Amino acid sequence: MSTQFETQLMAARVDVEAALGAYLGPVALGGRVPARLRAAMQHAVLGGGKRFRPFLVLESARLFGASQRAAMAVAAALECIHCYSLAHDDLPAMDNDVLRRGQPTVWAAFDEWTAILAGDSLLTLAFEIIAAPSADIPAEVLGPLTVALARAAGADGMVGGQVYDLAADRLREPKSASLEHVRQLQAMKTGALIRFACVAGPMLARSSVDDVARMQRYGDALGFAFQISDDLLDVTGDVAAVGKAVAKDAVQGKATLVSLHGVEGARRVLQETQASAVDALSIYGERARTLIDAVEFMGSRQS
Ligand code: GRG
Repeated sequence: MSTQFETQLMAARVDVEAALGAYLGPVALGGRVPARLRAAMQHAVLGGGKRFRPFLVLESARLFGASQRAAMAVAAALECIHCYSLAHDDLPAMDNDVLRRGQPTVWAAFDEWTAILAGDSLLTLAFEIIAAPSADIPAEVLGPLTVALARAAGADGMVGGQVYDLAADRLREPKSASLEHVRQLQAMKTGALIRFACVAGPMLARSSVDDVARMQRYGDALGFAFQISDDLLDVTGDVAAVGKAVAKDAVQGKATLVSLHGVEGARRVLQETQASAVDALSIYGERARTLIDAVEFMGSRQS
């Protein structure tokens, strides 16, 4: 049986998928886009997924009274970036996975060059989506928001985190398995997009710097909780429910909270992190109920 939170997540997912379907349709993409490229982009984006990051954008926008039209554009753009990162992460040169969201990964369904170029196109599409007049993002917000998104996705964020993650293995660097290292890597690789999703709402609503700082604190803790729950799923989840390969971290010798502290230790850190995420929202009371429930979901999610 679904919790109320899962029902809300599902409802947002329907709206987000409708928006993504439109952005990836032949009319919006442009008539000259090669059919193969369009099909690969659609495969990367439209084939499932929780849409958790878009959900956070929509909910953070709701909390601060931002336009839902602008928030939907940001939500769709962020999901395009997330899906590009998954398509590239699954490539043989990176994680070499053939299953994602219960389906063949983009390179397995098409081939490597198509998956690389579909990912590239999704990254640029994201910025086209937010800069388009139809996104309705106030002019004075568009610049700072674009910088924040680019930074979260780039070398100081997700891409940099991915490099830290791969470098130890590929460059045969000594594994630095301190908690500090794992936290920094994860804050960049997974946390940066989640943090962006949480600050997008107050940024779109032109809320105070205090609101942005509180949502940053919430986003950082939520992102860390998300990653710990992902590491726990790698150990305790099953392929059918998770929709991707599991039990890979230990085989690859990845430093995670689980490898550092064991399953019980990781669960303890998860609970502490959840508490600090909820604490960041305390000033908003019940108005932040959905975002509080999102924190609790980190302890129960199966995919
Ligand atoms: C290739 C530049 C580049 C970056 C890759 C996102 C990422 C960085 C790697 C994915 C590997 C991974 C398992 C990361 C852990 C957390 C994570 C991002 C899980 C997937 O996100 P979900 O659970 O997936 O939100 P869905 O399918 O629901 O969208």
